Amino acid sequence: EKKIEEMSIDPAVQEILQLASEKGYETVWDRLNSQSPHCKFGLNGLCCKNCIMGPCRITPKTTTGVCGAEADTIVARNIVRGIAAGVAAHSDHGRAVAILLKEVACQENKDYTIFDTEKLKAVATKLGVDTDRDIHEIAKDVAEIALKDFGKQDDKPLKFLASYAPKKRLERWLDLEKKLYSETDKKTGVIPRNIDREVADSMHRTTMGVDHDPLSLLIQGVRASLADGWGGSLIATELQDILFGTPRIRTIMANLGVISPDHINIVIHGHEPILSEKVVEIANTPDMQKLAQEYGAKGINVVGMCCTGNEILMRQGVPVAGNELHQELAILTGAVEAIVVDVQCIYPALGKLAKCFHTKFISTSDRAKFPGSLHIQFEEEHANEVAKKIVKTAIEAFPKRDKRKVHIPSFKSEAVVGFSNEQLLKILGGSLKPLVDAILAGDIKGIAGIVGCNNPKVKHDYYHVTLTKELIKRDILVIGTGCWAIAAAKAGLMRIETQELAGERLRKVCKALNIPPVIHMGSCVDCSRMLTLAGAIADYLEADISDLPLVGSAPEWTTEKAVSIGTYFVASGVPVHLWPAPPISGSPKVVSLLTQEIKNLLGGYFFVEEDPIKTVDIMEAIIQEKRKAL
Ligand code: NFS
Repeated sequence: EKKIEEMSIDPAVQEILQLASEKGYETVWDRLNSQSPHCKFGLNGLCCKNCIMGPCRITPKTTTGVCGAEADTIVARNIVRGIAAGVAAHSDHGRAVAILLKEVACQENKDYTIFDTEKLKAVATKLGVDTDRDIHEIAKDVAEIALKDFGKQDDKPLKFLASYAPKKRLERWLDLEKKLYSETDKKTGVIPRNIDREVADSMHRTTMGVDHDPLSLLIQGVRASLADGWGGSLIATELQDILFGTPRIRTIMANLGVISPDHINIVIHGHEPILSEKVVEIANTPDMQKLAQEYGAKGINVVGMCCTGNEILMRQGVPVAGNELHQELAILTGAVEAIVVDVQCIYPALGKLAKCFHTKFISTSDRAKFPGSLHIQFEEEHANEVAKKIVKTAIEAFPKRDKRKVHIPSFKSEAVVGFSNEQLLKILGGSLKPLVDAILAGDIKGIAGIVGCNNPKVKHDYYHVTLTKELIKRDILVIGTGCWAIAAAKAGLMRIETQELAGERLRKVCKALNIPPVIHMGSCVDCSRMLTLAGAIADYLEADISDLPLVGSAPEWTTEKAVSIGTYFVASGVPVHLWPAPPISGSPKVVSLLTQEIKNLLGGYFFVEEDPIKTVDIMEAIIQEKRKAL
């Protein structure tokens, strides 16, 4: 059993874990303990349960499954299925936004509006949509193009990918398709045709008795991941900006200390701002605030968690209570009236835990129901009404709060957030030139994008924070999203003062621009912002993304979505670090494909390293090598 200091570096987390252990509340760390040691077949990717002749596991004695599938096939199939699941999650999110935009454009939904017409026109222009028309007509066309990318049946590239990906990268994908075609005499596609189809194709070819060639399987994984990064996630980001506003720079507070002892606390957890934006809006209406006061509270305090937290902190400045591993801890403060969730990264354990407190665990999505939750179905067409019901439910729970159980850690940190590409460009005076010049001059040695989750197998936030500090020290600008961004915010790394932790040359650049050296770019679907930024720099230099001094990392990754993100960065030309190791070690062939051979095919590749300082050494070496060639 781990000591509390080994579980997390966050003092707020340590404080609540201490309380949990004294009072006997179970958390994710306890369940990890009960599950350890984990099954080696699963860890190495060597377990196949894709048909019922199995499940089969590969050992030195039994080297194939019942059907004859070897380790290479099984490992490749398993990883492609993981990618497909990640793509599905991000892209279903994107689809929901596209459908809503269309309904708003057709004025079938009056609870939402087209908020950012400037962004709408910018997106429309990129897609080749005529902007000299009524806003609603433009929005309808943009939404329809997005929806077609989910449903069209021709073999042409996704329209969003074709419109957003940088020129040289598109050429590289096309060349690779040609090369694979001639070498293997099969049609092996790299460029996604239809977001849903790439998920379906991945599921089809990994079912029993279809594709057994590890390269062919992994290339489909690449194609599916590109349908996420330059498809579903990109659509989510761009259309959310249109509906809710493109993020602007602002200062927010992060960590459990944002929970208020005197207010009704609503934690919004999950992913889709379609829900969280509404809850924020409705909770802040005078009616609701007044009702809260009638119930004896000072008012309503909405705070975010995980990626939906990132969405509302980027656009509305809502404080964030924590990242993935905080979700149970927020309830344990005893001061949360409601934890409201939609989809993804939500532990089903919340149901049981909430029952120990007065906390209402409110599920809202028809595709995400939980034992022990109170389900209030969210409906976009009645968003205001449903959000009111949710907020009222939280208010009504307040009198049942047990003051003796309240324990809110005081820790919270300030963070400067809201760096959309539009904001970055504005800071740079309207052109990428100052950024590119700083890169060419070596004042910014390179850029590292850090993404993804927390994982109780890794000391919470330790990797995120150590990696970030070491990178900026070496003049490498750090940008990122997701639970990494919340970790960095909590650790105080997104304050202007963090300039002092940066190397001399990076510090000078950040001082001139008045930005921290650690840049919050949003939620996980906003990894698309990093892709388009990389693409813009590449186009500016008439280079390919793989020529640029860029590296990526998912150092505490958990979800299948993170596998998709890592893969689309690799497929877009960026070397990507992973820790923990992905479940592929059972096939030396798959390992060498993903860590070496893929480099010649796509420019990017994966590497695995447990030590954060060694990781930065590797990243710096990659960056130096790319700089020489620049
Ligand atoms: Ni992305 Fe990781 Fe979840 Fe967000 Fe956090 S766990 S893959 S970072 S909240 S999606």
